[in-house]
Amino acid sequence: MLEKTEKIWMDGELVPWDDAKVHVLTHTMHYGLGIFEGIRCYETVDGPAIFRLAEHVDRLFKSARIFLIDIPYTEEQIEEAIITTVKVNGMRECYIRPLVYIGYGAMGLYPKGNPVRVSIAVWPWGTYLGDEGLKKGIRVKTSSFVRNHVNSTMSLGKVCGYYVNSQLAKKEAVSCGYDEALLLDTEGFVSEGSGENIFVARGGRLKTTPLTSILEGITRNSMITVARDEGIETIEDRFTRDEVYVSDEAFFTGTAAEVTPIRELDGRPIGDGTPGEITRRLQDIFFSIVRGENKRYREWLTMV
Ligand code: PPE
Repeated sequence: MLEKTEKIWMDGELVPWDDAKVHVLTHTMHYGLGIFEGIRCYETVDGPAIFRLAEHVDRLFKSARIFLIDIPYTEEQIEEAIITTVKVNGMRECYIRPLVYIGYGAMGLYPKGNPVRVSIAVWPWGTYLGDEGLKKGIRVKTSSFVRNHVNSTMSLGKVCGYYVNSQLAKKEAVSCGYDEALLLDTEGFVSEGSGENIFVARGGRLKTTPLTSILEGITRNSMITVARDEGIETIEDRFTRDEVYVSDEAFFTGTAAEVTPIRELDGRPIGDGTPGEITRRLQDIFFSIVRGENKRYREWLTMV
């Protein structure tokens, strides 16, 4: 169950959690066109800090651009509102969920004049794929559901409706006893997890999927940067599910999932079936960064 916090920011006002309600004819509820972000705030030695806030807000506005939504605030105002929401709720660590949605007004697929509404909620959210998963790696199943085609919903925007596809994949994986799904693109190449980007490691080099069918993950970008600084090259190129089977290592990245090792895909252990050396190294660096212990990437943190 979701753990309540005190206030939710709604269209410029801080509303008590239980009063943060909308009408059932809210346009986005029916047609799925809303955009959102997932951001984490971590406890550091100097207090709570939001990881890559500017990049997340920038992506929110890029999603809006792709889907022709006019957010009635500036990026600076949204950043401020996020910081305020974390602060008023007294959060040391939390997940942050800004949502831009089409409000009540007209129904039908062309909601001319409906208000564009914005909410920002925060709540405590532990490990996404389990503490065990983070330590020992998770078991993943290739989904029978194909990732949304780039020309049907596109992939660079973080859109509510996009996650119907993710939920089908996730439900299938869980019902088959796996922790997470890996979706292939419409051409059969590896795309991403239901809510994560994927990396594989072979012969000391990393490979991750290109931007043709995935969300441009901010954790993905962070790990490519850290790997480069560690002298590990990342190739952005398409690969197949059997390349994952024969890789030395594989891991997922995402705000919710953080850096989660993959220990098995479709019943095939990856490497020796335990988190590999590069995965563990990048995961350690990731946590040292978000906890404010790693000064090199200090500019990625916004103090609350
Ligand atoms: N791909 C997808 C489809 C995705 O949803 C996410 C984030 C990523 C990649 C990784 O992106 P980034 O967070 O910028 O590294 N998924 C968000 C939603 C998860 C949820 O269950 O809700 C998240 O991790 O916040």
